[in-house]
Amino acid sequence: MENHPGVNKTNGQAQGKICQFKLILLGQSGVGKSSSVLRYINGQFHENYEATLGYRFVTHSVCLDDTTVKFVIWDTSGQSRYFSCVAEKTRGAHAAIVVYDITAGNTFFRVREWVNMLKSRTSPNIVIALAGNKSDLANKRMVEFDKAQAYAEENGLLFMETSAKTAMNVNEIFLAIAKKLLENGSGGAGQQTLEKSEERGGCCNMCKQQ
Ligand SMILES: Nc1nc2c(ncn2[C@@H]2O[C@H](COP(=O)(O)OP(=O)(O)OP(=O)(O)O)[C@@H](O)[C@H]2O)c(=O)[nH]1
Ligand SMILES: [Mg+2]
Repeated sequence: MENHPGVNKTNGQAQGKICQFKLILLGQSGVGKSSSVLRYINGQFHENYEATLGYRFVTHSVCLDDTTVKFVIWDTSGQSRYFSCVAEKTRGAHAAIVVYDITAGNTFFRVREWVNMLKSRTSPNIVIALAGNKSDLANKRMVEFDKAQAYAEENGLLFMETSAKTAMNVNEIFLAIAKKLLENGSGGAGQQTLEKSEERGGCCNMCKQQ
């Protein structure tokens, strides 16, 4: 793990105040959502990662000074057949990472759809980050950094190019979200509880927790 001043990863043990946040990853299939979560949680990368069916969630905590930020991370499928189910899962999200692949222009084009959906379905205070993943493949770049950055600025999004493969900016984007959530004064001990249907693992038959 890279070192950040005042930041420690934790195995979930409380340190001072605990804030729990629901964070959802959205984006087209194959952009690297699950790979980014695997990199963040386990520090691993798989060249051939299986497509996510529906969604899955994991928890991970990070300590910022005396506050433990506990993320409940929802990793969703980018396949269009799950769109309505995934849209339903944005309910109650405090934060989101909308991921595109810098080597595939269509994945950036779809970002607007996800961002608009988040803005229409979630609290106006939601923290949204835009991640241009696969930055290790810059020689195949189809989406210019400046274009994505301009879109992010216009829409009030955090923005970073990331690589789940090399780990570039993966910890950093989660950390930036945690800091923004705390700056906004969102969250509090035990504030977010999983909804009962979510704990059971599905909102419909298609969308089972893996
Ligand atoms: N070179 C490179 N490959 C990546 C990176 N991130 C993911 N991949 C590869 O891209 C493929 C798709 O990654 P996933 O993490 O499964 O993509 P996803 O967004 O979760 O896809 P769905 O679950 O279908 O929505 C896998 O073969 C990964 O190895 C990256 O940063 N760089
Ligand atoms: Mg996936």
